[in-house]
Parts: sequence; structure tokens; C-alpha cells
Amino acid sequence: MGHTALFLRASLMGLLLCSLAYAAAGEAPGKNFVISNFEDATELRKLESSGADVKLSIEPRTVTEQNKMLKYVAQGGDYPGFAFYPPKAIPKDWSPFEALSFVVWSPADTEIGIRIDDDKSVNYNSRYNGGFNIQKGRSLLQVPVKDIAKSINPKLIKMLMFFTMKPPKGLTLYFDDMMLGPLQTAKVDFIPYEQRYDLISSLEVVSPHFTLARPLAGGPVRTFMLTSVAFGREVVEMMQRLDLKVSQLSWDREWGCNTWGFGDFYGLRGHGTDFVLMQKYLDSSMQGPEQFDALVLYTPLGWNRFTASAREMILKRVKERGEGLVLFFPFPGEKGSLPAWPDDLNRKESRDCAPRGRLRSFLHL
Ligand SMILES: [Ca+2]
Repeated sequence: MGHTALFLRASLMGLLLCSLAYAAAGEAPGKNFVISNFEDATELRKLESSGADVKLSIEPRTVTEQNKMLKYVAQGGDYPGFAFYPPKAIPKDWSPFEALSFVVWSPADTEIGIRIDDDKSVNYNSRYNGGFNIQKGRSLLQVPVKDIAKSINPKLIKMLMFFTMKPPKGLTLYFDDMMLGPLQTAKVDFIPYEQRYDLISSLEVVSPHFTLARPLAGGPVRTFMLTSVAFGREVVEMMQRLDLKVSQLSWDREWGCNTWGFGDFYGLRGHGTDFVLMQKYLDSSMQGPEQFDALVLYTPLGWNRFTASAREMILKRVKERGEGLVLFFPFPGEKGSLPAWPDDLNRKESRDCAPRGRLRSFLHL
């Protein structure tokens, strides 16, 4: 049996064997501390700006909106920003919280920097340096406290700062719902695949192969595939052999592949601790209107790095909509920093809910 046949056989066995459904996700109700919802001009007293390089005010984003936000207008400079200090604006001890989260509205793709110091921070290497590359529109950004704890002591927080790097003068952002608390679910509108910073697999470049199930009676199998960046070719190899309609998300375990692996979106897909774009795309697909016969996923950084909302929707698709789930190399999360296996996967149950209809017929051939 050649490699191809072995691969196909393994894949199909995967489809047959991995039709597992999992108990619904439930986030542990953690402690909550609202840093600011920016509803009142007095909220400005909680923060300190970096100076004349930024203009801050509390305003609705549009005239018709009731909700107010922190309006940030860059005036120049290298790192215009603002900061919160304990004990007035933020707690000193962040260890009871799961994540720092906040919402940003941006008119264009931009990069948000986050710096957090503890009592012992004296320079770049002794503080937390994080940030996010975001696409225009609304983004819910979350930093797990366990990530922060890799660089500094989360019980001794001294400062929390937000900034942008050498922004164009006039760059206007809106910040809202800044808090410490449980990782939140994210409502993400559907982003069409052609508008994403990702590739769409096609049959343009064909390699030698034996076609096995193309065309397929009843049309292609609708499949969502989460693949790595460096090794995404298997999707096309599968498409050549089996009639698949693939909606694809590429998300690599190595952050450099995400960031620099695409000529068209060079440097725009996150960074070392930033995978918000891939998380958003997964949310968008799982919450979106597409119906799939199968979800074929690997877990690049662990199941827990999928957002709570994406995990919830994956489970819902399997349990309620009968979509098949194939997990390749299922990985719960980083050793030591996350639970050995998340609660929402603990109560797994094997169910005969995957490959339905014509896919099942095909598999029984
Ligand atoms: Ca608000």
C-alpha cells in the first residue's frame, strides 16, 4: 500500500472513528473586575496618558450609539498610549483572574501594544510585552493571565499600558469593556473567506494521483479544515482524490509561519503571543451560516487556545447538527500552564452522529 493509500485510509478511518461528541463547554465562573466600560467622562481619571502624543476622550463611536468608549487619537510620537495603575484603577493581584480582556474598534489594520510591569520590572526583559495585530472593525482581545505569568509575577502588578507603535497622526481607535475575568465568548460576524488573510485551496496545481471518489454521487462533501501553514498541501491532495468542498483555516503551531508564511499578508497574521486573527476566523466559521458534513481539525496550540465561543460552537455543531468531527493529534494545551485536559472534553461520549447520508454511504463502499 503506497503512502497515498495509507494516508487516505488513515483519513477515512479518522472520519469513522473520531465521530465523538463532547459535553457542552462551560467556563468556570471566575472572579470579575471591570477596569472600565468608559461610560462616563470621570473614567478618564482612572488612567494616565503618555502626554501630548495622544488625545483621549469618552465618546460614542457613532452619533446614534448609546454606548460610550474611550476614544484614542494619536497625535504623533513613537508610542502614544495610556496606562492604569494599582490600587486605584486595577488590582495589584491578578492571580484570581483568567484573562485581561478588552474590545477595540479600528478603522484600519493596526497593531496594539500591551505592556505590563510588576514590582521587579526594570527593563524590556523583566516585563510583559504583548500585543495584537488586528483587522479593521471590532476585535475582542484577551490575554490569559497564565501567559502574563510567564514573564512577570501576576500578584505584584505595577502598571498596565496600551499603546500603538509610530502610528499615523490622527489614527483613531475606540477601547471598551476593559476587564479582568473569565475568558469571554466572542460574537463574530461571518467573514467571507476571500476577505481573510488566508489562502483558499484550489485544484490549480495538480500532482500525480489516483482519483478515488471524484465526482461523488450527491455532490462534494462539505468540509471545514483547520491545517498548519507549513503543511497545508494535504488539503489539495485530499481534494484531488475525494470530492470535497473545503472551507479552510490555516493556523500553524509555529508563530513565525503564521506571521511570515504568506507573501500577501506578510507580517499581518499575529505574532509570538498573538493569534487573535486565527481565533477570530475560527469563530467566524464556527458561528457562521455554513453547514458542514465534517470538521477536520488539528489543535495548533491546544484545544484551550480556541476561544470559548469557538469550542462551544464546535460542540454544538457535532451534538445538535450532526456534523462529523475529526480531531488530528488532539492536544489540550501547554503543559503546566493549562489543565491537563479541559473540562469540556472530559466527558466525551462516542456517538453515532458523524458522517451522515451520502458521506456514510461512501464510507461504507
Ligand atoms: Ca462602553
